[in-house]
Amino acid sequence: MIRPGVYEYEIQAKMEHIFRREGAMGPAYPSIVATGENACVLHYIENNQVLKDGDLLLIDAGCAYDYYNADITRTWPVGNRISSEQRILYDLVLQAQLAAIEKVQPNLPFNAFHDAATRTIIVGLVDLGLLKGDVDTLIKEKKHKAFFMHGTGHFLGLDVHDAGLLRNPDKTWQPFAPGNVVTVEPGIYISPDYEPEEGQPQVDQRWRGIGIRIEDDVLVTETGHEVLTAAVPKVLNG
Ligand SMILES: [Mn+2]
Repeated sequence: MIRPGVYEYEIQAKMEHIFRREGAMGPAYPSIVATGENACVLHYIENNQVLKDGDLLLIDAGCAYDYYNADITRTWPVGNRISSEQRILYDLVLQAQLAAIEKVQPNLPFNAFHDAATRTIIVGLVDLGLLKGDVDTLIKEKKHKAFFMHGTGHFLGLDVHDAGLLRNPDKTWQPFAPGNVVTVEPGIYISPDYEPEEGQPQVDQRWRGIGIRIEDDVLVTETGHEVLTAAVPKVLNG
């Protein structure tokens, strides 16, 4: 269905129809179907715009099944072309997501996967000239937040943002434990109205209005992790 001329709500309706048809209770949360610059709005749920050739489409949706929730995001090209800027940012988000998934391991502290995603994104944005400065300083000052302004993931289960202790009373991070399920969902969003902070570079028009997120649901096992949503493709062809 992802082609020019289709409305966001048509895709939402088809997806939610399939949720019910396959035995789910319905959406786990309001489905986000965001084309073009709507993808830069984190909780966009209007879903009333038409898909245009050359845009990206971001879908963040999941069903509730037997009271347990899924939470998946994929970003697809609309039509047959993808700009080099879209592809470069897509590949950077994917690289950050894969680096973060590697850090979902029993006994690694809960912040390790976010740190992995953040570092990958900052290194990539510096290479592209979208951020400027020493990588470690940029990480310390959380400069990724200009383009990646949310956490890398959350516990998932009976609630979409499930309960769980992240930090000990002494502020050290809790380690992952077998049986935990977390989302891993880094993103890059370059708002059409992006204004660089003092000392940071201006961003060319060709980068603006691109929003990309890739999200999987990951189970911590005794020996590592299992990506529960691995059947949903996330590597761009060609
Ligand atoms: Mn999520």
